[in-house]
Amino acid sequence: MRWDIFCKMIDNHGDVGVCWRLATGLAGRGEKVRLWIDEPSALAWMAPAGCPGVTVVHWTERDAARHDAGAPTPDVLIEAFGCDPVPEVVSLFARQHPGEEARHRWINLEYLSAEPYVERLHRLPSPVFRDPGAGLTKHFFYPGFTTATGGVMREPDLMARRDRFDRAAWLAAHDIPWQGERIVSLFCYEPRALDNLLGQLENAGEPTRLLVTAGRAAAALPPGPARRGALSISWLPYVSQIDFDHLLWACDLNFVRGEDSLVRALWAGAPFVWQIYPQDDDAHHNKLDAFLDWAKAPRSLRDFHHRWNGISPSPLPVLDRLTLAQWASAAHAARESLLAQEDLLTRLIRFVTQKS
Ligand code: TRH
Repeated sequence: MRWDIFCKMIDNHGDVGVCWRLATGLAGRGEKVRLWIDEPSALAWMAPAGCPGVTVVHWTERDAARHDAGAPTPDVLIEAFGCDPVPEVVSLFARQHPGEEARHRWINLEYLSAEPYVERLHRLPSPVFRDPGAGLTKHFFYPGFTTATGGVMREPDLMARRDRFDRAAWLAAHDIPWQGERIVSLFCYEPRALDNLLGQLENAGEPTRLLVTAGRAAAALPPGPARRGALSISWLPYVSQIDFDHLLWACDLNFVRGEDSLVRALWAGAPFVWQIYPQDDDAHHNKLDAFLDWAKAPRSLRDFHHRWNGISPSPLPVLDRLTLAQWASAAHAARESLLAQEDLLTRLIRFVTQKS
């Protein structure tokens, strides 16, 4: 089938990251994909090698949507996070498939959440009243953590690749000096508790190497030497999405944020802390708690998340071995529960190809 995926970058890297993963995942299953994107610059580091089967189209390349210019008709339209697709593609889609919506789906791919409404809204139809898609029906597709949702993305060979991963070789290839100390990744916005974390690691009884990702996390770090007491810091350049997984696999504890890196931290299987994307009305508090409930987070992990996300003012719980061992058990159990379920693309393809 031909899939046209539409992505608008709001901010950060999540919109592009999720859509690129979706596009490459579909291409890996033999599907033909065009990824429409209004701000593709992040792909230069996220996916420098591109991907066979995926064509990236800039949102302004309207010729790529014109039938008379030889544009292919999509079988499936995916609008990521409610962005309105290019109208020319919608008309192409509408003209080509009148009355065949059951097989030629228009999907609104939503944000990932563990909140209960996701199970209610997943797969619901949404009639289109405005031209050029008037008369068609979109369907909501909600990623989630249960079998009654759209699930999360997982490449078929992901766990095998993770098992084969050689941490020491990866660290050496990235010129990261390592003498067996605990390794922690940092991918975050500007958490107020960052100073608290750095102070804790600096004064900890065991050494830690902090791998700071490029962008907002690096900018949030207060200036200072790379060696601060028990804490050593390495600053990373932007790495490809494939290498971002390797980073998470190399670490004993991962700080992640947004949406896509949370899922990747779950697959990495090490303990992790999530900085949720903040919303103006604090709606993210409920979303965070729903996730912590689903993940059966032990008390210290829950408290750490509340402090890291600015919900509680109390100091961060101490990252000692016992605490991290508890977090590791929770992370393993969460991963097992996801591994027992079908991945998002399997569910999406079935939804798109089923007749009713
Ligand atoms: O960048 P984010 O904070 O994105 C957010 C969320 O998606 C949020 O839900 C959304 O509303 C907002 O954007 C607009 O975090 P996220 O989702 O983890 O996306 C980051 C992507 O960047 C992920 O695919 C991993 C990738 N990445 C790399 O590939 N290499 C890197 O070096 C880094 C730092 C990130």
